[in-house]
Amino acid sequence: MSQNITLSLQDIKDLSLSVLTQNGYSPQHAQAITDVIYACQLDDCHSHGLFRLFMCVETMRSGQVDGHATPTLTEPGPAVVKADAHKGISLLALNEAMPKLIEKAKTQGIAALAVNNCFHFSALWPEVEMLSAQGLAGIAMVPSHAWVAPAGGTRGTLGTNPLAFSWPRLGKDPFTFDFATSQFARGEIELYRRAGKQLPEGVAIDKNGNPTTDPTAAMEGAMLTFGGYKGSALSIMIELMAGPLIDDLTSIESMAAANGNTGAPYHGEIIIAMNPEMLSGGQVAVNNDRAERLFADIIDQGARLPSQRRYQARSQNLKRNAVEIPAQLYQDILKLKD
Ligand code: NDP
Ligand code: PYC
Repeated sequence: MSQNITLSLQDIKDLSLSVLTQNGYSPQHAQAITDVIYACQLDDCHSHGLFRLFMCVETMRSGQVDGHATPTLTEPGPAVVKADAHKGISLLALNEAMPKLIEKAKTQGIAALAVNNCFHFSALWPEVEMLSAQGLAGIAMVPSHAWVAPAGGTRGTLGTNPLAFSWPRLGKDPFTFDFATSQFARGEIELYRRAGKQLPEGVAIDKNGNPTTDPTAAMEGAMLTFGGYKGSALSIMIELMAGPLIDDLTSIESMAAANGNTGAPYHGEIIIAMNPEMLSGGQVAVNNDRAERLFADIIDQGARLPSQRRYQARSQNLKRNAVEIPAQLYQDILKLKD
């Protein structure tokens, strides 16, 4: 069997939709999930592309997620919208709340969306880019499960806790970053394990607290935060802002709620939207130029902006109307339909 196979862009959507609907997700949930899986696979974001179908199916087969949940929205204040996912995957609730968040940020200058009671498996960049596509800056945060040791610690307390930010650029793709506050996303470690590769040093410790480069030992032990105590502090902030601030679970609580089940973590999410038009006093164009000078200085010295690789992958994959994924991954995904 060759190492990689080629899938057309339509194949990605068809495969995802059929796996999800055959595993108990309603057409609405399957579509919301597929949109994000497709976006990630198109941009060669492998850890949260088609690979995440395993997590979606596992969460369903263990009886945790409601594949037919209908989200409900409330507006507790002029700048706040809350979406209750009612134990569904987060994405349908997010899609339904997004127009309200955008409207509130446009009229109030800044607004927040709290998604509650959701199972969450996905990358955050597609969510903050829904905001930058509307001329807004956005930040998104979620906890996960307590797999990550705080700086100086020896056991999992924090989640992999991704942080995503997107900044709209006039006439250009937005400036976006999206990364776990652990050295590696857990999905990335799982991909190393599937590929039989060793991790770099500094990513994890084993269950006895010793440094390890073995992905299985890392997943049984504890992952490490990026940037030592600085990443650790950011991760704690995410626990607080996407947990107690919005009346939802921390990573410790989410792991306890899973009761030994694997699959997507159950918790909340916070998304903050900011309106440059209002915050800059109507000076968007001049301030866009100032932001562009900052980006230009970064690129000028040979550094790259986050998302540059993603945009290049997208452009190449759109041109050839296809992506490549490991043949074994494809075979294993097909088995999810059995
Ligand atoms: P990475 O460590 O690969 O970092 C990704 C970000 O850093 C991207 O924005 C990437 O841009 C940028 N980047 C990478 N290398 C460079 C560089 N040399 N110069 C400038 N920018 C760079 O990602 P993670 O493994 O930490 O996270 C991957 C995904 O996992 C994220 O999408 C995250 O949301 C998701 N995740 C989801 C969780 C959940 O609970 N739902 C939990 C944890 C992670 P580019 O894409 O262009 O390379
Ligand atoms: O990759 O860390 C991760 C992750 C956790 C939940 C979904 N993805």
